[in-house]
Amino acid sequence: MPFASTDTYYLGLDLSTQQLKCLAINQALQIVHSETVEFDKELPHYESRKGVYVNGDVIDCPVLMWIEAIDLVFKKYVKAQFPLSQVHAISGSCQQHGSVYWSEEGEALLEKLQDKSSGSLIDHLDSSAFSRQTAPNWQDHSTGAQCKELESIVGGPGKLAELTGSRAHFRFTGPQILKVVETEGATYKKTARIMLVSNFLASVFCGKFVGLEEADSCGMNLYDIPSRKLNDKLLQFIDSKSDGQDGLLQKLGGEPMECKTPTPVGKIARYFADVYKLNPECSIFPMTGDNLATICSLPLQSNDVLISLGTSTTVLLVTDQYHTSPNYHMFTHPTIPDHYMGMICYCNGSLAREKVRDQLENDKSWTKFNDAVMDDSLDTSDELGIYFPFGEIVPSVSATYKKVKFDKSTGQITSTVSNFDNARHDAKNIVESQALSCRARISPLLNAVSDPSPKDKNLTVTFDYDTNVPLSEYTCKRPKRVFFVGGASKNDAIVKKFAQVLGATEGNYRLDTPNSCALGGCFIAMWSDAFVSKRTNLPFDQFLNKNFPWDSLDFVCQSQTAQWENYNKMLVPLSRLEAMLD
Ligand code: ADP
Ligand code: XUL
Repeated sequence: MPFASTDTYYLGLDLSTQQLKCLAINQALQIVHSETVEFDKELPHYESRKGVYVNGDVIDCPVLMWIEAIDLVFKKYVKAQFPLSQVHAISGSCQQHGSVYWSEEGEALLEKLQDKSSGSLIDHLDSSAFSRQTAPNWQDHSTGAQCKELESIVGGPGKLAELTGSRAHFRFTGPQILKVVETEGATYKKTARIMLVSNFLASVFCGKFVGLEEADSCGMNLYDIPSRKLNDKLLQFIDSKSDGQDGLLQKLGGEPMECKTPTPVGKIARYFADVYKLNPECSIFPMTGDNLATICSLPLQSNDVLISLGTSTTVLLVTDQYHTSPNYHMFTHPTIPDHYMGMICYCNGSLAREKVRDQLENDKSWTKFNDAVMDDSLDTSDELGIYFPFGEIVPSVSATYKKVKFDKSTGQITSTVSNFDNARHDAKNIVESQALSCRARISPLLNAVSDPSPKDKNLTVTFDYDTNVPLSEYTCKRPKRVFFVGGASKNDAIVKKFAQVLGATEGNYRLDTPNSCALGGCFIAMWSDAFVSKRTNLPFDQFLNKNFPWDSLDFVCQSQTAQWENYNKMLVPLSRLEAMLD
């Protein structure tokens, strides 16, 4: 593609597990260029497999590999004759939870990138810049003991979730840092600075230490979201385990940067201007975590929901409600002040549906499955099924199948059955129960669209840690818009059934996007630059809604109120059925 000399460009990096991508958009928010560096293939001397080193439960990534990848991706831009001098701003998306450990010498080596430069990044930032050569990866499973310690210090998983947005997880940065303190004391002592992958990448671009970005910091189990500061008790606990001089607060570079108004963390370091002819005035805006960047790749506003129907199902939503649960995650929103991102991950998604599909036909086609899902004459109205071939996170139960019949007027379960009439019932029931479970979990995070109905006040439901809540709290909540992505979003029947159950008030959309993380980075860079230079005074969500290339989205359907109301009646039996699981 020819690049116009009058265009301005914005770059979004995506430093993920297996690759570094760099996407460019122009001022019309069109994607104009993309380059990718695949770690295993293009940097084989690191001997990574799928971007990581696996040693039993320990999974981590070589930091220098990322540094080399940054050079490689820009070399590809130069080779494509992309006018890097016309890039006004850069932001990005990074794998969450990873931690980079800088040595005492690291800061001075990094700052050399601000001097007149040549050579490659690795000449400046070699192994001596880091006290630990690898960063723990989000797939690491080795911090069980540390998770228990952090939860018990604040009073259990529910309390840690209330404080930090999540209960303790193996991959979260707090348990990972605590493990380094406990098992690699000498390394920790030699560490001058600990960064998340997001502020590490921003620091390399700026040639100076950049502080933590707030939204990504919610993936640490250390950031107290209600009081908007790192939690003293948790930091002191970790400090009590180390015999070093500096406390963890100091090693983290102080409190995370909030997103009240967009603020550049610096200008591009001279190294990039000298070697790749980037404009020395190019601004670097805070990079964030990949899931957080994903919600910025779409015009999501409060009460909008993104459902990724991939191998597993992930729900991301934008909300002004801080409502926590040990079964899901809350993060602050990276660009909308006083808003949050909720993230709900289910294990049983596509693979569970595939098992039902395979009972209906053996050629891996979805035709019969879809016919059943959309067959209104197939009466499943007093049936409900749980189809968990894998252990589930929400609700937190072991692998199980359970099929029941219920009384439609009271919602009481009347019998457990070993099978419904035939597998067509299972096809309809699995999609309904998956969608219903999403609905039950997102409701507390949504704003009410009507007054709670008096007729639903006397019935109560229990979902996870929200116990005995009046049904009326669930039947007045509907999302504004739902956006579907991922492999199974191609399937009209599945998407339309989800749309019926969730009842979005302003429609359901689908998109096919291989670039969402990097694109979110581009949009953050573009809006931040426009805001700082006073070319817009619109908040991020309004800016994106106004300028978004809506033709890149496929409008699937409106949700029908009557159909949605029908599913109100199924929340009670779902709650009762879940109570029967172990
Ligand atoms: P991942 O989450 O691993 O990145 P994808 O987003 O590509 O993967 O989703 C893969 C899943 O999508 C598969 O497990 C498959 O069951 C499902 N899928 C793909 N096409 C269809 C379809 N037409 N109907 C239903 N499911 C589909
Ligand atoms: C989120 C998580 C993953 C990584 C992938 O909690 O661990 O989505 O961010 O890079």
